[in-house]
Amino acid sequence: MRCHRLRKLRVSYWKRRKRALPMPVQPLYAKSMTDLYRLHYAPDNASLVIRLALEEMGLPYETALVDRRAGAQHGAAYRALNPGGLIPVLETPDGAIFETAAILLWLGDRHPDTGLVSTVTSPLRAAFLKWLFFASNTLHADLRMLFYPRKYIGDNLTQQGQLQATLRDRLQTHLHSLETAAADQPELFIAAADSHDTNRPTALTLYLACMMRWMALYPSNSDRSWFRLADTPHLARLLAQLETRASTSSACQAEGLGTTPFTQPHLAYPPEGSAI
Ligand SMILES: N[C@@H](CCC(=O)N[C@@H](CS)C(=O)NCC(=O)O)C(=O)O
Repeated sequence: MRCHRLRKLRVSYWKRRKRALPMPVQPLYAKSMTDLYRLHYAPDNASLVIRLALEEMGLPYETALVDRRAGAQHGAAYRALNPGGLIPVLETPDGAIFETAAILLWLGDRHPDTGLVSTVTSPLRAAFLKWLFFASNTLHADLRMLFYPRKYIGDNLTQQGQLQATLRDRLQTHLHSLETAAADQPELFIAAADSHDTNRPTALTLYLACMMRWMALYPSNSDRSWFRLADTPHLARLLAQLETRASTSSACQAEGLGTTPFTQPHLAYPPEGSAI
């Protein structure tokens, strides 16, 4: 009942904002209005990272499906939010944000008590930022080329295969670097901010877990034997811990990812939309 009421309020907030109607004076729940977000998502896309973060942080949000089958990410309405036509976008009271790492960083800075990112004054901040940027502009960027080789090297299948072989080597090296970081500085991956919950994942863990899930599953028609979770035991432990969290269950239920989305993933069976 409470949830239903909350959802109605969220929807009415965004409708009112669009139509420039006056906001209700008294919110019905403890969070301030500035905490309301809208996530543009497709199941098992990079938006999953943000959904996991929002769930983990306990922030109210609503979702808007980007219909990938219809190519909605290329339409004018979506490109007005993200000119690159990539998923995700998070609409916030400060405007629409795209780029997964930018959204994570913004959310973490905006809600510093959640432990999602190392705070500006933390001695961990420098290391945290370097690995978050590495995750975004090296690991994720390489992964995109592995998944969409045609976009980067054209239609020639031999060249696509060569590119993918190089990328598989690179990805293995990147995973090895991250495994070493997780062994040396586990506090970059598990936030120690709350003594009642010693397993709180940071943004790095959420981002990495999703990318490792995709390595295990995609591209579905190509060699994926190069990726073995057992090769990176510290990362594997983080992924297994993540699967025990209520936030992960909620996100996975919403996107049809099952109960072992990271350690034994299967393709998405979403209640709405499609992964690709
Ligand atoms: N650098 C972007 C990459 C996002 C990305 O690759 N999104 C994929 C889905 S996982 C996408 O939108 N693909 C649609 C396309 O390439 O047309 C980010 O971090 O947000």
